[in-house]
Amino acid sequence: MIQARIKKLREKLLNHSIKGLIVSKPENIYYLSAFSGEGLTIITDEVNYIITDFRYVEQAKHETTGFEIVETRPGVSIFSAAYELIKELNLKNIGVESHSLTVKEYDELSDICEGVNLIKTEGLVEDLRIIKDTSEIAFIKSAQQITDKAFEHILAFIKPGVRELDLVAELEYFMKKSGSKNTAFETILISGPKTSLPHGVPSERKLQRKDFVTIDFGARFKGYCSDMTRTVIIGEPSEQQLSIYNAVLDAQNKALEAIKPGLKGKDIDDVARRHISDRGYGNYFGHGLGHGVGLEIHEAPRLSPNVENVLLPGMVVTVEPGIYIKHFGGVRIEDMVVLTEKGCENLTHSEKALICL
Ligand SMILES: [Mn+2]
Repeated sequence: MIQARIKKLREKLLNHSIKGLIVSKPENIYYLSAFSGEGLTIITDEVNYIITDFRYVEQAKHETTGFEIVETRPGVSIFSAAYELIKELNLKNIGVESHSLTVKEYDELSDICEGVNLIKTEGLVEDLRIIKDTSEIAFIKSAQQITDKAFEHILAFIKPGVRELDLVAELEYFMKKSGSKNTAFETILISGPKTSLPHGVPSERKLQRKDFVTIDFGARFKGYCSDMTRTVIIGEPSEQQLSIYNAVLDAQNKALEAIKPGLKGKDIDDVARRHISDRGYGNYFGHGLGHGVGLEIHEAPRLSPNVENVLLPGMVVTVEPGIYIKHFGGVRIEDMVVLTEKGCENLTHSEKALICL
């Protein structure tokens, strides 16, 4: 798999007349090498290097194949070590990831790299990452399996009087025990009127009867994220709560039915958005419908108004419409799917009919 990724990157570099690429973004380094420590990767048309320091040398040797590991000497910056290598390889130009380096890092690298033309690139590796290969899809599925299990687990703890933060602790503990490395992102678990905040922060608030409880969370497996949202209710829903919930659920189902290769990000967004507008909640769905998921929790492609990206088999995206009404509350339902030749495979298996606890 890694060899195929590097081969594709080399073709891209060749097309851009770039002799090599300094990869500095951790997710891209991991994608191209399986190295999970700190350092830089340099890919040229013939050789692959990892530059790292004493702390990670053994790890780099253990995690990678087909890479030469270069250890920086104490007191020598990693950019100086990179320059020594570039000189040795006699590269006249080399690409840098402009979206990953800070301004300070770029200035430092330019000062060091005398006589070498640094070419600012953007998204070369991300363009490869947008289509997941079979091993990546397997890891994302494993992450989602943990997430589904954790949702089932947490339901038993959701009751009046319990604090949001205690539920977060229980949820995350369970995911870690189930094989998740940390979490894919900071868990959102909010209740009552706070559910009108799409990315509200869990607090000491105690759950009450009639509360919506929105849980947006994910696991991480072999570096890959999962992302799921469910909204449940404590007790019986009011008419308005039910109306909002059903509008979101129906919008999501319509989008899931529509999604297939060849359509654009904006097309799928429009399916859900139109449905929510038709139900009278058009002003309360203020974010995009979904986003890609992989080594990063938010990556390309986006499902959003104005997004012209065409969907292709192997892309993994979320479908997460929501309705948020200030002082009242909100509902979001989020599944993660992988695009297939004809449609999509839903990787999320948790219940979506309104759960009343
Ligand atoms: Mn999401």
